[in-house]
Amino acid sequence: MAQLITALLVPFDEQGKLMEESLRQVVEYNITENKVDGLYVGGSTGENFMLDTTTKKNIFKIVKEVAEDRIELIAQVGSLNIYEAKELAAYVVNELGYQKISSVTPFYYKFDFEEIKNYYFEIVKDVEAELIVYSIPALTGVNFSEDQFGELFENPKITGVKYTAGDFYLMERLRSRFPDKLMYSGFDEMLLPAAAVGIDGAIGSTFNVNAKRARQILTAVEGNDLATARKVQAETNDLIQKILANGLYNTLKLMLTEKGIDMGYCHLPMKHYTNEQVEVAQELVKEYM
Ligand code: NGF
Repeated sequence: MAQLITALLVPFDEQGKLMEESLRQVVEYNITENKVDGLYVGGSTGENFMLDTTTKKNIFKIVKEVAEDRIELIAQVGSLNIYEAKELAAYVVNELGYQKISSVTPFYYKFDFEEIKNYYFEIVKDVEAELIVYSIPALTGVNFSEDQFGELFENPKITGVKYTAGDFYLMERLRSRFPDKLMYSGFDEMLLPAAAVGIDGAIGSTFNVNAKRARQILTAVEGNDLATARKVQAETNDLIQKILANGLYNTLKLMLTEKGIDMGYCHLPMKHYTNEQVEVAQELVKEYM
């Protein structure tokens, strides 16, 4: 069965400070209520790229303290500052015991493929852990070809990809050519087609509030029950469409707040929510959770 892995939301107060107790609660909620197989910590959903190194380390530490070894943890350590990425990798692996790390492709500057390959090989060089390449071309502008994925996968420590893209032809080519590498899908609204290609897992932000339907989709596809998979994906996409229209991370946080976990605010420069957003989130909880 493909793994269901929540891309973890991180609660911040109005001043942008980490809300530690709420973080503990949202980790526990994902384990005991959502019953997910793992957490992806420090990704886009965790608003990671706006945080300082100390806060990133604190988040990795708290998540591990709460989750212990009950579920799989993947630490996203990627950073435009490669030395920070290496420091975070060493910290999570050597001091906290994470077994998998992940790293976004370096962004902003137009790095060529050799530079990106060096970045990944450098990050894994000194740590005993598997690394999952985080490919999200819509946000980074970095598109790998099939052969370029192949070059990255030649490093035995690079064991898979978190594929957040809608190119299912490339996804299928990678799946067929690298059957021993892990393929995690990243777009929750395309979970059904990704599951049909044959993923090892799905990593998504909306699993914080919609894990049960996501699990039903994976189970239905694996049981060749396409009618159920389509029905549940359609319900899921009705929800995701409304979440996106209301502001993705604000709405996910507000929905969990409505469920009793105070998730605070998004980190500036992301907007703080409005009263209208709160009302929509409350309605979504009533209708879908
Ligand atoms: O939030 C984004 C940005 N993508 C996530 C997920 O791929 C990111 C996806 O779940 C992630 O895993 C992480 O790094 O935190 C979407 O939020 C969802 O499909 C709604 O579009 O694109």
